[in-house]
Formats: sequence, structure tokens, C-alpha cells
Amino acid sequence: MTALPDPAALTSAAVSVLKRNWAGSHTLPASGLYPHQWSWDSGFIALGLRHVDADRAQQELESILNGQWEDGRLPQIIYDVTRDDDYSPGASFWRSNDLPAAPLVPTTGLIQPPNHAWAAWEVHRTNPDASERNGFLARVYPRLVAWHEYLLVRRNRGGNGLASVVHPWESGMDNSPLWDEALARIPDTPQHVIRRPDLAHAGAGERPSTKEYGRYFWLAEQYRDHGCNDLEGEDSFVLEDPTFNALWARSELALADIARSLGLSPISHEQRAQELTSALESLYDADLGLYVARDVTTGSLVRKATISGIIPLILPGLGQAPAVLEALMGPGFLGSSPHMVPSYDMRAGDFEPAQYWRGPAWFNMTWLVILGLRVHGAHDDEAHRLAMNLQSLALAHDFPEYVDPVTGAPHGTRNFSWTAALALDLMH
Ligand code: 2M8
Repeated sequence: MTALPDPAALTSAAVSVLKRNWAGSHTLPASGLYPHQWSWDSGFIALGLRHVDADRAQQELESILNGQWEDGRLPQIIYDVTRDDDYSPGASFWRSNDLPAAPLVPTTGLIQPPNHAWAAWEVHRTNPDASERNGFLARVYPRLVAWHEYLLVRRNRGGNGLASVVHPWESGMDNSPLWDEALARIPDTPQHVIRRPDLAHAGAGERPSTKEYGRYFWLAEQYRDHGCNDLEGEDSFVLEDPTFNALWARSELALADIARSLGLSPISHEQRAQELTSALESLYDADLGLYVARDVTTGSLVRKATISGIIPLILPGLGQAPAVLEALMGPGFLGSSPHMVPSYDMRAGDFEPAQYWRGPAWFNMTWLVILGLRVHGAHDDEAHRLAMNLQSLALAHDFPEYVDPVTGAPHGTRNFSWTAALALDLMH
């Protein structure tokens, strides 16, 4: 891939994917495989939508904020029970309406990475008139503050200020090799009878295994059966993830901008961003030259080189930026000029180029890496090459969920919303 696709063709195709997946108040990640609203998908989708429809971009974010719980959490999924599309686990698994702290709309109890405040600020910045006309920032700001407060109060499980995820689904990188060791301790025998409607929309070789699903359901049952209460229950799976926390810090910087624009003090948000950026240093692994996860249950670092450890580059003032840039440009990731950034070190014995979060290149991650290169003013040519490839592969393969980093072959579902949204964003 060397040439940029025709901008008019890419715009028109990307816009039509986003229209087709629009469900009235939010965008489905993809019809079929993902028939509800997903939290961090909506953040990425709004970042693309802002260029073509400011009102819809605002609505996308306000719709996920409608699923906010009393404790401030934004749920991983808001279920659209008017659709008869099959997804498991569904609303009947979580039964969120039985919990007093849950919102009126049915949701999961889990969360996803906090990219929302960042998206909200960008949506505003791109079209301030539309934002001011709708009073957008004033409405979303207190809710976004409550969301971040939830992370601070309920998810500081390691005690160092970083947020922990309590389920692989919360990381958004469901079967990343980062979770293997911790998951190995989890029984794969849930009570729930597991169905796999996902396999009607993607190949089994492109999805987590049945054993992994057993563990996912076991963990989700535990969390649900403790009323989704973070202050009670088992510590079966508690990990600090670099991408999750880097997105939080980046969103905290955005909250500072939002506060400033509303005439409020940005100081607490700036401080929090600074504290998170410093706390991330405790996840740095000098041998790998990038950030890794920490297993809070055992206290040890999970020393595996994954894309998650590169994404902190989106933060200005990142302590180990030079080393991470070197690892990014090295043989594990961009050294052999793959089409886009692989999700796992290509030299790892268990690297799999078509297996979900265990090797393939994802459009949101490559988009974040491009941004990280720009933040640090590094490797302009590489950022440009990645942006061209992202747009070309998106258009050439009907906006796939992810691709083989080496061959560029498409995998997962097609007409995937964040692929369309982020390809669109790179054109602006
Ligand atoms: C994938 O995760 C869901 C569970 O949340 C699934 O596999 O069913 C992940 O890629 C996640 O990052 C993404 O938000 C979600 C919807 O696109 O799909």
C-alpha cells in the first residue's frame, strides 16, 4: 500500500458505513457481530463523526452517558433490547435493572477504556458553534467528571492511583497475551450455558477460544453476583493496563480544556493527568523498552510486548517516550514495515497474525500510534506511511475490524464503525 485512496471515494464509503450502523441515537460497532452500543467504540466513532455531522457526534457521546450508573461508571455495553440481533452475554445475563445504582437502560456492569472526555473535547473543538448552540460541554462535563471519579475511587485497586480492569472485556483487548497468566488461574466452568452467536459473523480462528469464553463468563458471573460492587467480592482478575490508563490521562487533559472553556478551574484535571502520567512509569519494563500490565493480585509485571505498552505515547511529557519510540520502530513492531502496527510483538512464539488481539493490526491502535508519533514530533515519514495504509486498507477491504499486519489481509467483521470513523478522521 503506497498510494492514498481517492478522498471523495473514501469519504463517501466511510460515511455510508456510519449511516448504515446508525441506530437512531448511537452507532453500532457493526451490525450482526456487535448489535448494541459499546463504550469506547462510541468515543472513537464520535472522533470521526465530528467531521461530517457535529450533532450526531454529540448524540453518540450523550447516548453512552445516558447509561451512566449512580456511582459514575460508564458501562461497556448499553443493550438495545428493541433489536432481535443475538449477542451473548445479553441484557438477561446482567439483569442490571435489578440493581438500584444502575440506569434505566439495560447495561453490562463492566466498563471500557475512558476515551470519552477526549472525544467530547475534540467534538466541541471541531465545531464550537454546534456545540455551544446545544450547550454540549456544560451538559457532558459533570457526567464525565463523575466517570473519572468512579475510576479514581472504585478502581484504584493497586493503591498507586492507576485504574485496574477486573475483566479482559474491560481492557477492550479481550484476548491480549497480557491476560493469559492471570486468566490461567480462573476456572473455565461458569454456570451460564455459553452460546457463541459471534461465530455466525466471524471465523472461530478470529475469535477467542471456548476455553477463554468459559473464563470470561466465570469472571462476569462473579462480578454480577456481587452486585457489580467494586468494594466487595473476589480479587480474581485485577490488572493495571497501560492503554486504559493512558486514555484516562489523555481524557483528564481534555477535561482541563473543557473546564477552562466553561470558565471553571482546570487545575485538578491537569494535576490528575500529571499524576497518572507519572504513575504509568511503574508499568515500564526496561528490558522490553515499553509499558506492560501489572497483575495487582500477585504484584508482578506481565513482561510481554504488546501494542498496549506503546499507546502511552499519546501523552505529552511521557517519561520513557524515547525508549518506547525505539521499541515501536524495532523488529517486534514496525522494523519490517508491516502495513499497520501489530497488536503483539511479531517475534513472539505465540504471535498469531489473524487472531483477534494476539497479533493483528487494529485501526484504532494504529490511529493512536500515529497520534503518539505526532505528539512527540517523531518519525513523520512513518506516521504518514501508517496513515496512508490505514486509509487504503480501510477502503480496499470494506472497513474490516482488523488486518494481518504483514499481508494486509482483512479479518473479523466488515463495515466496522471505528475503522470508518478513524479513516475519516485522518483525512482532516
Ligand atoms: C470486542 O469485544 C467484545 C466484548 O466487549 C466482543 O468480542 O464481543 C473488542 O474488540 C472491544 O474492544 C470492542 O469494543 C468490541 C466492540 O467493537 O468488540
